[in-house]
Amino acid sequence: MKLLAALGALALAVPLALSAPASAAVAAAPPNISLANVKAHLAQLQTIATNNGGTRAHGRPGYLASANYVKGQLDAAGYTTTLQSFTYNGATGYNVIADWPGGDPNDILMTGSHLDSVTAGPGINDNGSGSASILEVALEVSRQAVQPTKHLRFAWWGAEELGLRGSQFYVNNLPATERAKIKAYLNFDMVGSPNPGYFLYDGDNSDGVGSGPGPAGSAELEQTLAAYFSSIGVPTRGTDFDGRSDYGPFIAVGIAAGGTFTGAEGIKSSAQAQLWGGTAGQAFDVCYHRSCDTTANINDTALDRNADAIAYSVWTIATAVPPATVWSDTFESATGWVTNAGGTDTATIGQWERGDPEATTSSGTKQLGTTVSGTNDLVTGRLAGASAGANDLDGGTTSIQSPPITLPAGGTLRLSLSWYLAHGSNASTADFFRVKVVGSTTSTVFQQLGAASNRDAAWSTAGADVSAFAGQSVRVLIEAADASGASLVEAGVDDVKITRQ
Ligand code: PHI
Ligand code: ZN
Repeated sequence: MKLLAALGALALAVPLALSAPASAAVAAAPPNISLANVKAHLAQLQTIATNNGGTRAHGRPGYLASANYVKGQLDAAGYTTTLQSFTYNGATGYNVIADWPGGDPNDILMTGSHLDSVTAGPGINDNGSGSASILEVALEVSRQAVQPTKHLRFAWWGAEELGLRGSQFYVNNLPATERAKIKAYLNFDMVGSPNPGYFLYDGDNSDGVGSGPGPAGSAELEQTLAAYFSSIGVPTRGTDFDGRSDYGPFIAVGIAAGGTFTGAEGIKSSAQAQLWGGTAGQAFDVCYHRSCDTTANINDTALDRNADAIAYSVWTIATAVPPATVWSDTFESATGWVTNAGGTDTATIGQWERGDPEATTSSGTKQLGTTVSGTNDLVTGRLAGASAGANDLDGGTTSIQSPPITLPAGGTLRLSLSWYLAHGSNASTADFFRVKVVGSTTSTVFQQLGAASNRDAAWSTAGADVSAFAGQSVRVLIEAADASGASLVEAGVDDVKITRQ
């Protein structure tokens, strides 16, 4: 009904600007990973160690047995697997690489954990925990027959404990073209520490500690993991990209990375014990690199939460669907925008209009003669006139309101637009450019205030989450004002768009 009403408001000759798909595809819901299944993999790794001299270290039979266990599970689940061998320290090491068929081959999400232990022990927390967690996530991908938009690749690295040898070998031997296809790498090394912390690799370097930020995209990976922990009410802290795990070779070649960590030999502070519980003054993992790193050296809650965080990230990142356009306007033709719809505008000249803008300059560009797309935009006083001050905005506020837009009921809705505000040094903070959404309530989603300084016209983009208006018929209301005292003020808008994720 609302859509028909909205269409009725449009002249039939104009291109169809309104299209709200009845059901836009959204990301598949992330699963809850079975803690029992993760622990069953850990029990298998423990048995392998026990049967092979108590270790799963590089060059020892317990390592190859671990690799064969993981590979066997993945083969049975329909993965395309490779046992990649390399030589280090006179011994053969192995990486298990598993590709889930399908997804965009040029957009790969890779998830990895090192599978080797130190020689001293069975390495159940370090790093059976990461290995078992990503294995169970990979098996769940298979059980659910996930058809991700991205291609999924999982890796279990050899000889990490000897200096990231397996992951370094993999990255070194990847042709540049193949390397460029890996858009993100998630690393999980020690995710079930007995006295756990909840650390996320500090991809955005918000902590300002140690190494700088990770490659572009790392901040978003950190945010995705953070969103999961926030959803279960568990606070997280950053941990520096210090290069001590297998993300190192990936970030070194510019691949975005992220991951979680529950702590190793570091001591839990009293502040951390207050945040997460556990024992202050004791290591996160007292059995780090020791023979006691057995199945008894696991905190089930930490392991469970991290396995679920991995699944959340893999599902969220790899099954994300490109946003669908709900509505857009490039201003090339009339679609029913109305100036001064509220009847309260006070501007005396330079009101909003749609058209082919003429450039003006006064101490730099004040009105852009170029648009973001096509030849037309929305602009305050389209014509240049004899001087920049001839057709600029004067006398108060001008507003222009879109036709009604029917927003779909679900999903994440995002409004984006290209805009500029330009003013002379005679402007003030009373002047503004403002974007509102008017539905059952009105909300200002973007604003730029003026200032008593020169500001040149230049296209920027702005965006806002307008999901709060889902299911409503809304209008976009754009305002600009030369409000207190006459000054040179100009504004422009192009390519207004609402997308649904
Ligand atoms: N992750 C192990 C081994 C290691 C140490 C790997 C240093 C790389 C580097 I550089 C550890 O931190 O002890
Ligand atoms: Zn480790």
